[in-house]
Amino acid sequence: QEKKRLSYEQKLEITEHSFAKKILEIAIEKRSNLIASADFITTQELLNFADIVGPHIVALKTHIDILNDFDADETILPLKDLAAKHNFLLMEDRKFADIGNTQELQFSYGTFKISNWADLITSHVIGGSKSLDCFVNAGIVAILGMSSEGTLTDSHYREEALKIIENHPNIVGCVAQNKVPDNILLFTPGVNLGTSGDGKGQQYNSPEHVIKNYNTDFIIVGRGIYKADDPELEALRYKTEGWQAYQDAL
Ligand code: 5IU
Repeated sequence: QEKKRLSYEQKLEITEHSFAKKILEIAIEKRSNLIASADFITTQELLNFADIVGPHIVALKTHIDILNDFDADETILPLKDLAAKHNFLLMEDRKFADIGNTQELQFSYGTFKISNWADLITSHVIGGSKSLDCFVNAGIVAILGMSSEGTLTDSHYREEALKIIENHPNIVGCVAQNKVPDNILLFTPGVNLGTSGDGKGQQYNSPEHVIKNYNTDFIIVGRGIYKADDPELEALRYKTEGWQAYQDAL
């Protein structure tokens, strides 16, 4: 018989990072493993969306640099209020990919000052382990494998990346399209119930597929929810399917 996956309660006991514990606690409380990707270009749309789907998600994933009207007071303050109101984490999908010193600057300075507000940040590990030392007040979700067609994150790359990921104290989990060791939380994007791709290289699977086949802890859904006619209803659908698949896999 195949080994069953660990429950969120069991993962809570073995994870060390405070933000890993935090997202697991939210998952247990809300009975949700859904992260909504909010890829909007205006603050108004971002905030409306966060308020609508907030009750159903464990984290809101942003690309803060695509906003046309970013403003620390108008964008970040209300976003933080909504995160507190609905109890979800803020995950900035920055995909850092530089030397430590540059990443340190990109993390805390410039327009977005990510370290002031993000709970989780995504980063490549291509710069080596020491390049990740700078991410101190957030949890790193490291990129092990990408969902897009033709990605260079092949099995050799992933094998070497995993060695870094398993040994770095700032790491909460990783983004991948395959199973990873139990003590690393697994975040999987490329999830959509309506289509298998976007014509631009993105490849989609269902929540059930990734949760049952990769033991994904958190599904990341973008257009499947924010492009829907009724984003709240659709968020509920992904949340329900994701939680059902998780329970079936226990
Ligand atoms: N994203 C991926 N695949 C990856 C990584 C990040 O899709 O391998 I790393 C991001 C890109 C986008 C979101 O912000 O996740 C997926 O959005 P859609 O569900 O709209 O494709």
